[in-house]
This record gives sequence, C-alpha cells and structure tokens, in this order.
Amino acid sequence: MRDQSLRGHVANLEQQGELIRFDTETDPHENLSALGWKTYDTLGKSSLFTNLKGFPGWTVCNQIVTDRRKWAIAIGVDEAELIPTLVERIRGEVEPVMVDAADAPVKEIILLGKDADLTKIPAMWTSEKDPSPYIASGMAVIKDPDTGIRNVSIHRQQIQGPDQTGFLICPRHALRIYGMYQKRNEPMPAAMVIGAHPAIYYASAFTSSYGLDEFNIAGSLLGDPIRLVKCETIDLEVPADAELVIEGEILPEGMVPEGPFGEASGTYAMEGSTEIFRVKAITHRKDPMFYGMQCGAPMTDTQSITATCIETVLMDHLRNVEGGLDLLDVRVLGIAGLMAVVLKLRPRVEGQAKTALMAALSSPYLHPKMAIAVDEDIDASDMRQVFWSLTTRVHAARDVVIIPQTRIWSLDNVSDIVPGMSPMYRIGGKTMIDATKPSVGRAEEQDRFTMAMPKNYNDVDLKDFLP
Ligand SMILES: Cc1cc2nc3c(=O)[nH]c(=O)nc-3n(C[C@H](O)[C@H](O)[C@H](O)COP(=O)(O)O)c2cc1C
Ligand SMILES: [Mn+2]
Repeated sequence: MRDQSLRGHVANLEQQGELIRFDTETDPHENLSALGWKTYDTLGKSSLFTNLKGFPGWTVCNQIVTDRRKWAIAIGVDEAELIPTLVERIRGEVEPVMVDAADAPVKEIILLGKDADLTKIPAMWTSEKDPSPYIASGMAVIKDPDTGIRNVSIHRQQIQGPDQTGFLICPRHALRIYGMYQKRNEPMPAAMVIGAHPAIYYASAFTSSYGLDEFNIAGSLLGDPIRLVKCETIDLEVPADAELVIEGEILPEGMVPEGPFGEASGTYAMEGSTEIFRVKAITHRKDPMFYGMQCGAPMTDTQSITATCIETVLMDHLRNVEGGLDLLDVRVLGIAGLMAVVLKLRPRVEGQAKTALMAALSSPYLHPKMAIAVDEDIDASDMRQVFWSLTTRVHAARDVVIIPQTRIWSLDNVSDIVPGMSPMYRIGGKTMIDATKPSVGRAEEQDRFTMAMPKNYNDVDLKDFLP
C-alpha cells in the first residue's frame, strides 16, 4: 500500500530537493507565514519548520503542493501526465477500509475534556490584517443524518478560545447537511482532519456530486483504500495516518463575528459572522506535523489545490465541447487569484477557440472570469508568452468578448453583491480573449503571427558553449 501520510509527502519533497528545512527558531504567530511564503516565492521550495517558539514537540510544513512539480511528486506521476492522470482517476471510486486504533498513528495521543486545548496547536497567523491565528488546513468529515453517507470538505477555523472556533460554510454540500441537523435542532458532529496526504486534500476540495464520499475519490487517486479509524467522541471516521484530528460539533444556532481573512483571491474576505465549532477531543501523533496552509497573496497551496481541481474538471469538460477539441493544456492562474484561465489548443477551424472559451467560463466552477485561448506554439504556463500573444495575435474588436452580468465567484470583491443577498452571491462581467492566430488569409501570411526566434534556436545548446 502507498503511504497515505502528510509526512511521507514531505519526506519525498525533501528527498527530491524541493524542500528547505528551518531548524532555527521561528514563531507561528509572528514570522512563519512570511518565511514560508518567501521561501516559495524566491526559491520555489516548500518549507519544514522544526523549532517553533511556544510549541515544543511540533513541526510545521508549508507550501507543499504549490505547483505542478510538487503535485506530480504527491500523485507519483511525471509532471506532464498530472492533469490527464487526475482526469482518469477522479472517475473511479475506491472505498476506504477501517483499521483499529492500535494501527492508527493519529491515536498516539488522545486528549479529552480540558486537555483538548486548541491554543496548544501551532496554528499560523497568516495575513497582515487577519485578527488572529486560523487553522486553514482542516478537512471537515461530516455525515448526512438521513443516509449516513460521509462528506469531506475544507473549512477555515478562526481560533476563538481553547475549545471554540468559527466555522465558515459556503453554500455547498456541507451547508446542505448542516441544514438537516438544524431542522432537527441538533448539533452537527464534525471531525477536522489536519495533515493528511495531498490526494485527500485534493478530493476534499473537489466539487463532486452530492452523496459521493470524498474518501472514495482520494482512494482512487492513490490507488488504495484510505485507512480510516473511528473517532473517540463522535460517530465519524477519520484517516488513521493523519497528523491531527479535532473532534467536535457545530452548534445548531448562534453565530460569531469572524474575519477579515486573507483569501484565495489574494484579497481579504471582510469581517462577517460564521457558525460555531465546539471542541470535544483532540487526537494526534506523538511528534505531530501541523500543515500550515498558506492563504492570501499568491502563490500558495490554497490557490494551487483549487486550481488543480478546476484544471482537471475543465480538461474533462472541454474535451466534450463540439464533439472534442484538440485541447493541449489548461492553466488556471493561481497568480490571478484563480480568476483567469489559459487554454492552449489547436483550433481546427476559425471560431473554435471562442467556443472553447465560452465553455471554460461556464463549467462546474465559478472562479474563472477571464479566459484566454493561445496556440500550440505558446507555453501556457509562461506569462511572457501569453502576454506576447495577447498583443500580437489579438485584434480587440473581434477577439475580445465581454459577457455582462453573469454569476461570479464569491471572492471577487470587484463584482457586485446580488442585492439583498450575502457576499457569497455576486454578479459581474466575464471576459473571453481569443489570442490564437487568425486563420483567415493565405497560408504564407501566417508568418505575420510567428514568434521571431533566434536562428537555429532549437539546435543551439547553451551548455556546449558556457565557460
Ligand atoms: C485551502 C482551502 C480552504 C477552504 N476554505 C473553505 C471555507 O472556509 N469554507 C467553505 O465553505 N469552503 C472552503 N473551501 C472550499 C471547499 O472546501 C470546497 O469547495 C469543497 O469542495 C466543498 O465540498 P462539498 O462540495 O462537499 O461541500 C476551501 C478550499 C480550500 C482549498
Ligand atoms: Mn461533497
């Protein structure tokens, strides 16, 4: 069976030269977020912090799936094969298996009652205007009370005391299930899983159909059933190889002020109110590794997890457009706060790129509000080449289309909130830009749109000439 732990992935990153280990003292409340962010931004590396002020015995990892290379290490494929592999595997389901507590590292330490104290966890104070530390890496395991089917989704938690956090629930499956408990006037049991294999994070961030247990998807991604173990105080199951689990419940009524919070858009979600999570127990490994999920200014894992999910869905969705497009790459731009997508394709006929762009802006995900199509000769991950296409191959009057007043992602602060609704419901403009070469005109005229590369560019190898 493949390893299902967070630390296994972190060890693989380190072995492949993708991670920097910080043994000097760092402070999760003061400088860990900036250090992890700068380490990735300037060096492209993940971080592991081993000496934490105020949190002896813990380590914190950060920026562990921030790009395709790191995702490819997690899934165990070549980078070029990552998205096609995910497209294949999300179709499958592998049901989890139950294991005993004795075989579950997450049960090495069990803390009940007053011993279950959130302030002992090295939760990170992330963005400048956040009011306090948050846990952003918690996956909530809950159950539909009628069917007993599990749901797993990521929810941020503002720490508000030793046994209380805020709990933000956007209108998706978790909110639907919470509504069922509210109707019964019962608290909703929830187990927050913190620190597990990236495949489990991917599955929990993926928008799947209602009633599909996300652990089944994670199992398909890994090619093995996820090993689950029973919780101590609630009737739920959690990954046995996790680092940390917070067992608790979300109260059926009452809201607490929460926010602001530096978000995946790279801007702040402003202060609002959220549901209340009450802690019942904490279990963790003997030497727990906290996953310090970096949010806010791009690039962070927050953008990369969702971008990878959207890329998978769009690759699948766009392949069915017009009976099948020659789609070569899809890049959801984390650097644009998830709101732009670049499609690389080989249009077979004039107008086909626009059809693809329309589909990219109308998919299971609301995030992209700008879609750009580029040709086969452009590296869709290289913004220099994409921007070059945006000028040399775009005739604005015919290649730029704006669709006014459509549904927009909730975190796009520049778009309007639907009158009378919460900020979760926004309306605004979407932009399509066809930056593929115009195919009109004689074949020899196509050179007008070719990038003028140095002579013998493909044959000259710098290595042969460097001193
Ligand atoms: C790092 C990260 C943090 C997230 N935080 C929240 C959150 O606080 N509240 C929320 O409702 N969704 C949040 N999401 C999105 C949901 O986890 C995601 O949409 C999930 O697919 C919802 O699952 P569901 O369809 O089973 O409800 C977050 C996603 C990521 C990647
Ligand atoms: Mn779900």
